Amino acid sequence: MTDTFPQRVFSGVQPTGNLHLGNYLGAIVNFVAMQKTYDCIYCVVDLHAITVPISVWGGPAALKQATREVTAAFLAAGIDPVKSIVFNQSQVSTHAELTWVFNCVARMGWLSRMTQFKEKAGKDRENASVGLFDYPVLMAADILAYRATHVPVGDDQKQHLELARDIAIKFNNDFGEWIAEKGHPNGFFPVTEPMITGPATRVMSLRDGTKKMSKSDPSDYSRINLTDDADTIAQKVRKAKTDPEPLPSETDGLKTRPEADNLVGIYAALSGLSKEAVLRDHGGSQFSAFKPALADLAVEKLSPIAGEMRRLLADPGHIDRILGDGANRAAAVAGETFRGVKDILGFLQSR
Ligand code: AQP
Repeated sequence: MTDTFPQRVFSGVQPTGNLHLGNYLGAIVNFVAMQKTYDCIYCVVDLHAITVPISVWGGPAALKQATREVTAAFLAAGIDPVKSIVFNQSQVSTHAELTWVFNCVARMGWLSRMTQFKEKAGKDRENASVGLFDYPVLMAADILAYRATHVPVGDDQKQHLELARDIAIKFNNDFGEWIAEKGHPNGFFPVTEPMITGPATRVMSLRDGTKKMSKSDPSDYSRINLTDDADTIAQKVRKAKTDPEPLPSETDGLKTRPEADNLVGIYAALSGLSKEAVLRDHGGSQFSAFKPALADLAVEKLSPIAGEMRRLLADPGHIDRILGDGANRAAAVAGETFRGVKDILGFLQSR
């Protein structure tokens, strides 16, 4: 048997509430587009959600609701759960099992360099969960359980994807002799390609153009949530931080103006135009004119998604059935990978 690594996409979103425009433009829009070309597997990563304190993920009722909400967002945005696999991570045990194996491959030094851990653990690192430190290893297991070749993510996940590549390379090298014996001449795991592309790979906070828009920002005014109604969107855009200058006519003029750059970027991504084209139309405008245009556009693009999410969430049983079916299909693929890993490592297993 030889491995050619058929092209396969995997990506995930955490069910930690407040799914926002950054998640949509940085990730979900690309998930939808990739279904045309690839076999895709999209996961609601609930095991990742519990790496932060319970006060952040909100406890069991909030986790269930957020898991269904992310699933509803996937479906409302256009992910087809028949063509693609849609499931929640905790229903497929291979994610946790493969994480253990990768814990024994990844090095402490690699994980110690992860900036997301440093940011999320903050000053109280001694009190951070081991799970938060191990988050990128679980992410590597998510991807490699499906031997995924392509992973669409926002720019903030770049370092974690590099770690997943390092783990795949080290596993292939450490066990190279036995991997070859088992008939995998190209290594057992593919070295996954990050796909940091699409309309907006890093959407910034509406309150601070130097910080990324984030689910966990304490200020709800920092982000546009996918479930916000039209009035809330308009109010958040109106209150978005800006500077007193009119918009420039060329993108060079945005370089030292992070808030203006962010709003123009969001407008461009939502309208499918380049920033240059947005500035051709709006260069010279005051924010008092540009913000209402941006709010109208955001409402036009996001309201149908919010409406469809509400419709789907009214029938949680339907969402749970989709996740259950997805989990069965995902488990079949991941289980086969893990049997291969056990075989390579020498774990005895009944046939
Ligand atoms: N601001 C962003 N701009 C573009 N893409 C973004 N993503 C997140 N924020 C932005 C992308 O969304 C996908 C799912 O993210 P996640 O659920 O794994 O959470 P995260 O990356 O940790 O970011 P969040 O949503 O802001 O959560 P918190 O507040 O917990 O950090 C990923 O592909 C991510 O790149």
